[in-house]
This record gives sequence, structure tokens and C-alpha cells, in this order.
Amino acid sequence: MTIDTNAAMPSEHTHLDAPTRQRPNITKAPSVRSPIVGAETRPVAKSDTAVTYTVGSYLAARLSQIGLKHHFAVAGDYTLVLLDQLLTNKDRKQVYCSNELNCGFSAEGYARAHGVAAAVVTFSVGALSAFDALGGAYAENLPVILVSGAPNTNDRAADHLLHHTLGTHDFMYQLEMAKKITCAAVSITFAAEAPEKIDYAIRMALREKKPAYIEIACNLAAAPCAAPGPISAVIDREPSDSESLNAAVTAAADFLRSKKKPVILIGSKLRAAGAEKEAIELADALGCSVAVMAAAKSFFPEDHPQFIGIYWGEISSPGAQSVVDWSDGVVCVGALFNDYSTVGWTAMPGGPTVLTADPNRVHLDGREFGRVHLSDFLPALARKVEKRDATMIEWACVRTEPFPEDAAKPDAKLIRAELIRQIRPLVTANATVIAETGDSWFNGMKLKLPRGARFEIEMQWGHIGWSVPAAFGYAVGAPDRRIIALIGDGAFQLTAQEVAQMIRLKLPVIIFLMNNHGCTIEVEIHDGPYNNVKNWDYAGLIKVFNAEDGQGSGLRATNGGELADAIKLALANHDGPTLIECIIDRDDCTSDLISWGHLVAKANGRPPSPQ
Ligand code: TPU
Repeated sequence: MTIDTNAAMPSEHTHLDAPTRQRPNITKAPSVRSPIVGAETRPVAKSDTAVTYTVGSYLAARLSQIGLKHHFAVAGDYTLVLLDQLLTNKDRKQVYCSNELNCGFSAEGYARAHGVAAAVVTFSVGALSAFDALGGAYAENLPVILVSGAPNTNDRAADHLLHHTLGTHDFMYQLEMAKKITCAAVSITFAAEAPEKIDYAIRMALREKKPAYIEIACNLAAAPCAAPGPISAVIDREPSDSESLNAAVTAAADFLRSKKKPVILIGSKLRAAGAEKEAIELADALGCSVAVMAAAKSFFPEDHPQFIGIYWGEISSPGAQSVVDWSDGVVCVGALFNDYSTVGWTAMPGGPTVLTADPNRVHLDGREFGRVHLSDFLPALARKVEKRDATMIEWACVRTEPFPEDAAKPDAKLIRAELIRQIRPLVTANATVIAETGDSWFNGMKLKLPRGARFEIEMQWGHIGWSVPAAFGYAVGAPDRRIIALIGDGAFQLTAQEVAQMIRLKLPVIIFLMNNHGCTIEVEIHDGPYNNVKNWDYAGLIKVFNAEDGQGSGLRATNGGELADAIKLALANHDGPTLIECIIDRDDCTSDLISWGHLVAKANGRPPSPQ
């Protein structure tokens, strides 16, 4: 994320009275009337020479100042004037989505690539769909700012029933719901209060790395309000408490000094804490083994000499579980333990051997150190520790080199292992792999990442279908990266429409769709008729989405030769996405999925404890 701290105004296209810039003669601009609320959509003129901000253009300016080059949107009559206002700011593009769930997930994917994102939707019918994705952003620690249009302020006091509501006079329920899934939720019902409320929501989202919600009454989007001041007032970060930081570092250094075999375990909150580089500093200083949790794959470089692989209970990378479980001092950095990451509560470091370093707190030996930022704690600790490399000696004993894989015969029926073998070379330093909930998680873990490659997974929220819009949003936010999405057929059916938006924006995302005619992950947890998926002509779908002007490719591979040809074509298509439908057997899944599914099912199936 690039935050432009100097930019008090977004661009020369904006309408702020800027002494150093050419003033646009906005009084001559024809104004556009909203069909719905009759509000002016052009900047509001105070006089012939001075122009003030509107609620919508204030929001637009702030989004630019925090570095957003895009925001995602689905139109609706409660937001049309707001969308017009946002369009007056030429620093950012308005990117349209097929529905609000996808819009939310597109923003979530953009936030992964870019650090922060925004999405604009209409009241209730739109926002309630987007809330699912907003819950995901909360769970995954991503600052997504959701903006919803809302009823006209005059209708609040009047005895009016409105469309897109519950058919009651309560227009506040959406705000109340938003409070549960955001770190800040505000409703703007007076233009004068907009700057303060918008700034508050943005500040909280950036500080907490959680979503925020801004509701704007539809007749206020074009209403005048104050101009934005310097963005530094919004993006302040409360520093670590120096006493608490020093005490935590001293205690942690003592803890590590008393341990013979410390190991570092990296978790998914590391990125949100902005401390990936700092984790490498600590690893270098300690010289111990470093394992990452599945949801944190790529948050520590896999080519680092101390990297030992994924710690994920009994489906860990070979040797990694032994090294972590044998350790007498596990430094858990941004770790998140849930039923999935602990493989049904079978693999969870705990007790006095564990030092927990979270984004804003440190806990060890029954002591808690608050207001300590991970990005301050890790380098300070690195400066205080001595080398402790016993776990590297253990690692040298238990590690096993992967067997080289032979290519399958080109005309042999396609199997999952051949598919992964062919995907491996595509994962270059510039690649981002986006792995959907399903066997794609476990397939993705088998991809070795060169330095620079990124891996995105939504393991806490686990919404199937996330990867299609998230890949779209990620590609918008990082257009120079090679984006490879791995997805199952069941998941794809939830959000398939967003491939059409990839086509619209000519984004060369490569989608590997594993068509195994079923929800294999669910089969392994608990099987039944509900796990069968109606087959689609997935490759053929791209022709439908292309319509008269699109340049997406839809290809089908039933054997290794066809897959190799499809990958060549995908790499040659720079003008749109390529979906490669890979036909594999219903039972062709990783053994990791089977082991994991068995243990998660066991955890799910525990009978109620006696009260
Ligand atoms: O690899 P594979 O075959 O398991 O993937 P596929 O075909 O995409 O199936 C995924 C099946 C699945 C379901 C139905 N995984 N989790 N679920 C439960 C679920 C239901 N609805 C949402 C929105 N998210 C979920 N995780």
C-alpha cells in the first residue's frame, strides 16, 4: 500500500480550491441530475472561484490519499449519486462486479495485493450480500472499507416505507449488523459530520487491519462538506509502549536463553502486523528452524536456509512436525490456532514452552505485555538473542528430499499429481497462487515458492468460491504479477460470474479448475448425496462470458499432453483469463485431505460435554 502523505487533494481533476494548481471551471460544467434523489452530482460551487467538497468527493479524496487506485462497485439507486461523485476523482478507477458478494471478495483480494481496498454497494439487497465477504475480511485481517448507500434522510422521520428494506420503519438494522463484522461502522446522516466519521472509519481499518463500514444517506452524497486536511491525521499509528516493549524483549530474550531447542512458528497474522521482514531478522539472529502454518505460506521465504516447511500436525511437510513438537521453546509469531489449522485440535503448541508474539501483544511464562507491536518487538529481540541452532541439527537428521517426479505419459488419463507437477514451473518469483477451500489447499501446499512468489489462502473464513473474485481483485491490484488460481468445481459454481469481469478488464489470470464432479473435501469430512455437483461445461462457459468482444480462453484437459498444450496457450494469452478445466477422478485427492478430513470430522463429531 502506498500512502500519499503529501496529497491533501487527489489530482488536478479534483475540485478543491488549490493555489498551486489550475482551478477547473466547474461552474460551467453541466450538472447531472440524479433520477432518484435529484441531487447535484458535480462538485458544488461556493462562488465563481472557490469550490468546496461534497460528502462523496471527500470520501473519494481520502481513498486516493490512502493510495487506492481502484474501488469496486455494484450500482443501485441508493448509491448512484455517490458513484457519480466518486467518478469525479480521476485518481481512481471504478471497477464493476457482477454481484455484491463478488464485489466484497474482489475488494478482499485487492487488499491482499495492495494493503487496503474499498467497495461500494447499495442498501440491504447489496450490502447484506457483501457482508459475507466483509466477515471474511475480518477473519483474514484485511482492511476493506465497505460503503453502502442508505435511505434519504427525509424518509427517516417521515412515516415512509422504503424499497430494499425489511418493510418496516427501521433503517438502522444494517448499521447494527455491520458493527458485528467490522472494527468501525458509521452512518452519515448529516453532511457536516461526514469528514469526522469517514476519517474515523478509515483510520480504524488501517490501524486494526480489519474491515470498516460507512453508510451514506443517498441525498447526502452530493451535499457540501468540509475539505480534507492532511492524511497524516488519519493514518497515525499509536507507537508501542516503550516500557512494555523493553520488558517484553528482556523477558523473551531470557526465555530463549533458557531453551536448548527454540523454533519459530510463523502464522497468518504476520502480514497484517506488517512484520514479514522483521521475522526474517529474528530468524537470522537465532539461527533456528522456521516453520510456517498453512495459512501463512509465503509469509517467510521458502528458500531461506532455515525454512523447514509447513507445520500442520500430521500433514506437515516431512520432518517439520517432529522439529516443532520436539522444541522446548516455540516462538509463535502471529499464529492463529483453529480447528482447521490444528487438524481438529491434534496439533497445537501450548503451555510454558510457548512464546506468543501477536500483532499488538506478547505473552510468555504467564506474563502479558500489551501495546507491543510485532514490527517493533521482533527486531528488538533479534538484537538481544544469541544463536540457538540445535533445531537445524535435528532438521538435518529428519528432513527428506522430495522424490523427483516423472512426467506422466502424455496420453495417460489426467491425475492430480501430474497436474501439480505441471503447475510447479509456472510458480515463478513473480507469481501469486490463490488456493481455494477444498483439495486446492492441500495441492497448493505442495508448490515450492521461489523468493518473491506469494500464496493466498482464505483458511479462517473458508468461503468456497472466494478465489474467483479474490483473484480478480488481486489481479486489478497487482496487474504485473502472474496470477494462478486453483479451484474445485463445487466452489467455482458459487462465484463463476467474476471470470467475466476478468475478461472485461483483459486480466490474464490462469485458472486451474479441478473437475472431480464433487465436493471432495466434504466427502472426506462427511459424505452424502449433498456432495455431488451438477456438472457444467466449465471450459465452454468462457465462450458465453466472452460474448462478442471478450478474449478469455476456456480449455479442457483430460490427459497430461492436453494439459501441457493448454498451459502453453494460457501463457500466450495476454488479453484475458484462461480457464483450464482439468478432468480428474472423483476420488483422486491428496492423502493430506483424507487425513485432515478424518481428524476434523472427529473434532466436529465430539458429543456435547456433560453440563
Ligand atoms: O477439491 P474439492 O473437490 O473438495 O472442491 P470443490 O469441488 O470446490 O468442493 C468444495 C466443497 C465444500 C463445501 C460445500 N467445501 N466446503 N464446503 C462448505 C461450504 C459451503 N458454503 C460456503 C459458502 N463455504 C463452504 N466452505
